Amino acid sequence: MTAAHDDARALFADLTGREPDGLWSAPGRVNLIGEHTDYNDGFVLPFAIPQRTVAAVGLRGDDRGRVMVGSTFAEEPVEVGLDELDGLFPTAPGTHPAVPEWAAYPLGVAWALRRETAEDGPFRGLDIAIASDVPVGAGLSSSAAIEGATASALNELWGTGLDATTLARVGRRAENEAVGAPTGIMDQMASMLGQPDTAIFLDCRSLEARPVPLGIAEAGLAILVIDTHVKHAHSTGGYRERRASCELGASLMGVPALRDVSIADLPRAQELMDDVTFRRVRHIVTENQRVLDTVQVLREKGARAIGDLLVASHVSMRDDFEISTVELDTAVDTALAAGALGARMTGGGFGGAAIALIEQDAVEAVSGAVTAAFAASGFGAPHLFTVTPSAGPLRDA
Ligand code: GAF
Repeated sequence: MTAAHDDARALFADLTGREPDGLWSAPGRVNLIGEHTDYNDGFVLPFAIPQRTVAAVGLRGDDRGRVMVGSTFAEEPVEVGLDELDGLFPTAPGTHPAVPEWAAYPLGVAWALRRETAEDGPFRGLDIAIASDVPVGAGLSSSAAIEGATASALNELWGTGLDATTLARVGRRAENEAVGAPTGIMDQMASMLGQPDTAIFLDCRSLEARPVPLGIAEAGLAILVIDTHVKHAHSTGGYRERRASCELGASLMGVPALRDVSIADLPRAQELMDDVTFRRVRHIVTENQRVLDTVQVLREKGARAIGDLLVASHVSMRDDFEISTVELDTAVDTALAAGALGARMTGGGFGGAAIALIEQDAVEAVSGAVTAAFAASGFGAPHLFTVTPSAGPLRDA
């Protein structure tokens, strides 16, 4: 049990005056490689991290069919009738949810779970208290962790019996239609399917997921997360624009999604589209290939050999997809100069975190170099910590 477990339980008791029926948790994620490829029907290779979000949840004794959510990152809980959820969601694209944004995640899950199953199912009212040790806005999928913990709890308490992939789709629907962030499915699948020492090779078109052993620790290596503390949000701005460019690129190429464009097609793409759209397309097409190459290199040579692919992915995001920031570039460049085998920004970009693949005994040296480089550049101090691939959702109590 972690501090988040204690906090969720204590908040539940504060809000309701009783003990929860149980504690459910789900992890955040790091994406090893494969960025912005998910909503292009492509390939990704994320893994779940040890940081988790905990939902303390209890069914209500009354039969009023209401749901209350509270969270340690909000002052006031939010309470609505389950029957009111259809009036609250979906949120119109480009607008804000009708409830505070943090509450749209768990309430959106309740809404999407009801929509996924028989509308007139036995949905009893419940209370939910949420606490988390996944850093928020760091590109580590704190939102998918909330969705995963809530979906796992409701799936059990409501007896809906959905499998992990369906619960990931429920989480994504909450994110897209309740919160209003036009994301793909990677984060929810990474959180729901996490396994120790393993990354998840996911085909985002078929949703076929294959575990890929990483062997990071066995190789004497570590993955260092460098959270730049530059916050990002995917419901606004750049993420939506990148997605629109990809859709334009696919339509100009006459294919359903950029997954269907190969590296050999790039010269034709360059003739058909403006320079910016072409560079967005080139990132997706080459990134899909890098994911496939990374899976093959991991299998044939091991984690020590994937560094160049991570660096090539970062360069593509920096120059072609243009989603990096000066802080992320400084983190990557400094980690590489201090001896990292590979480094790249991870997640949606425009802020958030980078990862570096380093020797276990270089954690201090690389962390010190990055901290010093941030100070010298006048950036706020980064938050540095190592992560190991970890388990998906759990019922903890
Ligand atoms: C965010 C989104 F939520 C994911 O779906 C994915 O697109 C990612 O950015 C970029 O790879 O985490």
